[in-house]
Amino acid sequence: MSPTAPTIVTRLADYRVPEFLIEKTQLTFELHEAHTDVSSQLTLVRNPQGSQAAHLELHGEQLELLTLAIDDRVLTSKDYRTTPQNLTIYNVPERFVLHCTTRIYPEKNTALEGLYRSSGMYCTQCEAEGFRKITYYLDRPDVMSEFETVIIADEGAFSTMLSNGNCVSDTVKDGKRIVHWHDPFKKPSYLFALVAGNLACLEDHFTTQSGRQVLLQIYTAAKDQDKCHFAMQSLKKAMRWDEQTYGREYDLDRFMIVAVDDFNMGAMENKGLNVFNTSCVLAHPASTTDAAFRRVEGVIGHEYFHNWSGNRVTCRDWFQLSLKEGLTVFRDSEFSADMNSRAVKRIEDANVIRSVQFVEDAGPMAHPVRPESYMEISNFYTVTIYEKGAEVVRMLANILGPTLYRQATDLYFSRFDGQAVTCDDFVQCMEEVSSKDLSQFRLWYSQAGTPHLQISDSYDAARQQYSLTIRQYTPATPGQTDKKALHIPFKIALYDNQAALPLVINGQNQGTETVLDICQDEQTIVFEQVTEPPIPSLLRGFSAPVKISYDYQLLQLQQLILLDNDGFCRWDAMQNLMRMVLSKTIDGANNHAEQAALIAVIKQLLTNHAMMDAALLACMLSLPNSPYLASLYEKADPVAISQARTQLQDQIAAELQTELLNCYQVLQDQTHGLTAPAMAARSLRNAALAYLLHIDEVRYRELAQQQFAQANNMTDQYAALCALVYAEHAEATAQEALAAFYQQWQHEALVVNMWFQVQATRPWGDVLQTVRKLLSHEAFDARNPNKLRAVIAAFASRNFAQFHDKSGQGYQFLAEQIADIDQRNPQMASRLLTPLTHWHQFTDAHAALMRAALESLTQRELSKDVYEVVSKSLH
Ligand code: 0A1
Ligand code: ZN
Repeated sequence: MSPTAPTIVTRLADYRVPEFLIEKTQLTFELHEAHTDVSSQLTLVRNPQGSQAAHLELHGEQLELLTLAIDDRVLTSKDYRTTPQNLTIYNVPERFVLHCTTRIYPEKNTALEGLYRSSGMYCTQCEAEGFRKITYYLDRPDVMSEFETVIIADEGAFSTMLSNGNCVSDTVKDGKRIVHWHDPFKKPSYLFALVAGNLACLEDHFTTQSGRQVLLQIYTAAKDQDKCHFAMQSLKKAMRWDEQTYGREYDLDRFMIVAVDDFNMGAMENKGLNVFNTSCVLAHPASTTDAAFRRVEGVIGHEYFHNWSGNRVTCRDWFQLSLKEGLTVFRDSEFSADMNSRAVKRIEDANVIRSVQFVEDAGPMAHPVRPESYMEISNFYTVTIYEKGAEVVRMLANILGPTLYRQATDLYFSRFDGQAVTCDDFVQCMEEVSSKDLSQFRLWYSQAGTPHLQISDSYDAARQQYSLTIRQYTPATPGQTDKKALHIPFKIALYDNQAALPLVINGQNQGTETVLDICQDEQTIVFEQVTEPPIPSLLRGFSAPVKISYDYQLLQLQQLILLDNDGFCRWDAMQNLMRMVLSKTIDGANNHAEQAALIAVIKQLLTNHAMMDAALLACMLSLPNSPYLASLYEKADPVAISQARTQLQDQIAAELQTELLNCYQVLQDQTHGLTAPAMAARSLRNAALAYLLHIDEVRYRELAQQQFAQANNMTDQYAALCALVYAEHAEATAQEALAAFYQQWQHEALVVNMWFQVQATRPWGDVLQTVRKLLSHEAFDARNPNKLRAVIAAFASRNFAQFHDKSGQGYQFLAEQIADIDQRNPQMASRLLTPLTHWHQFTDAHAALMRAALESLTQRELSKDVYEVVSKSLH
């Protein structure tokens, strides 16, 4: 599509119920080497709630129409019309069977949407609007149908031929294998899936709470079968967790997962047949880091939980995407918190919200959790829909408390089972069960932007009162200038220099922690019986996705870092202290006092590291990330930010090398196996190692080299490799290690991706040249999304210093790559574009170069996906 062509905007306000419903969908796929023929039989009935339109309009894109008939009547060109997006059949009856055959070309499908081939295997991706690339259909989530699928291929061509639901028959006739599937649950087309390939299968069983046996299967390439055990265990844990936490039981007799190499996202929750990016399912201690293990567990949980939050109860339209995604991310996040360290999971989630979602919410692509319009729905699988949406559900869960929240979700799942509903329906259940008025709370769904809370306090010694005044303000976002006050659940505690104080408000004792309902533009809360000025511990547990500013003194932060019993607040206090040091460095101001306070408190923590959760301490040792720091400025200088971070890392390393080394050595014998304490010890030890490599000394290079060579797990091996590659003084050693790593792992695609990634994220030297070289490396494949992420996204999104090089070459490079990728895979191209859309955050010189790169794209033929992002971000 050309950039000047009119692009159609879809609006929530224009939602209309479908004119027809599809009771039954019968599909037959004949798989041939060069093409696939899809025959469909759709049992259509007029929707009594529709507007009685005479014609039937179906979605369909890139289809070759071979035959078309209504009941027994073959249609001729007078009976219908096709456009690149639709098939319209004139004057259809009230109830009929539509027979249609289309031809498609999965081998040529590089967009990875619809039916495509990945490493020889056929697979589908239909969410959001990919089914229309398979056959003509009412490809919208509020049309739910019962699906039967027949797959036909040459006998012996594929060992595995799968679709949703139960296998009805598997026969051979006239040299063809014919496999017939039936899914008894009605579903929208976006949950359809088909897989055909030569795959091995790991099997297990799960007995549900009501005593039914479910067959669990994970299909992968044969060489990857030994990497499926962790995913299988995670699946069983997720199934149990959902029964215990939400009372949700699995409903089919069989649950299948298939791993594919080429996939635009992490995974997809197709009914009974989840399709996973290999990166989110394969795991083995030798080749997978601890972080990747946790991701596998989280994504397995996420897709499994969709069986209820998304599949049994689905979305009425794509504006309601967060209904399923926000709820499911909240569910997977709680699952991960229950399986691992709750504090660390909360910190990780808060960090994503603050450094990615807040940036999106402050930029040209800002949109509410329930957007009002889009050009291309694929562009709306965002951190706002997913992660902010999850925070909104979390706030509801906290407002209701565990018992009422569970009652509300029970009501939601039973009332809407088998239906396609809205975010409002969900909130309505919360409201009904709790009798709370959530009308103001609903603004979280419709209002974009991040609320800022300006917090000030005063202490009245005579009255023994401590007052907190909270002002809230949400900056304007595109198309929304008039922001209203939100209902913000604000969790707080007060500390003296020993412990949390009892809280008394209006004569009522609240324990040592309370949630304030902040609902007005300005509110003052008075705490009584406070005998000395306290230290406020604010937004505990990151109780709302908001920015806060409160003028902490250094001593207060040190106390919170050491004392606070809320892991998030401890980490946040440390981030605050680090931010104070960094901001002053960036502004060229004297920061001796801040530096001294920071070094002293880190020293204390490291010296007493055995007293606390090592994983939490590891999180606390990492500096605020660059995008977050940039977001604190009106116009950020990315070069100054990167330099300030490196300088502070150098300084921490230099001043605390004894403590860091000691920590590294002491933890050595606690790092065996995949247990939580071993993973925690590894994370702290590797954080220490990364600091030590900031010191230009042979002994630290040797330490990393030794760890690299002797590691018996990928976490340690990769951490040592990163430490070497990132250290400017270790180039020769790093090159050796990189060569050895490639030599060792060249046959493991996911590990090769890590090898690409560490090189693309090196913070020093001419990385752009390295990146260009990687693009022509034998292991690089520009059609594989994981490779694009490992090289291009790693460089543009995770190498702040280099991407923002003042020459602007990083920006131009990204634009060139996007133009090229857009020809093959618009969804990937559009996602890779995100860093350039943040131009508004940076100094004029950087912003101009970033805009110039975006503008260069407007000269090209762009997909709808990329066009939407480019045009909105230049606006
Ligand atoms: N529903 C999936 C995410 C997903 C969305 C779109 C896709 O293709 C464009 C693929 C997957 C999830 O939330 O896991
Ligand atoms: Zn999801």
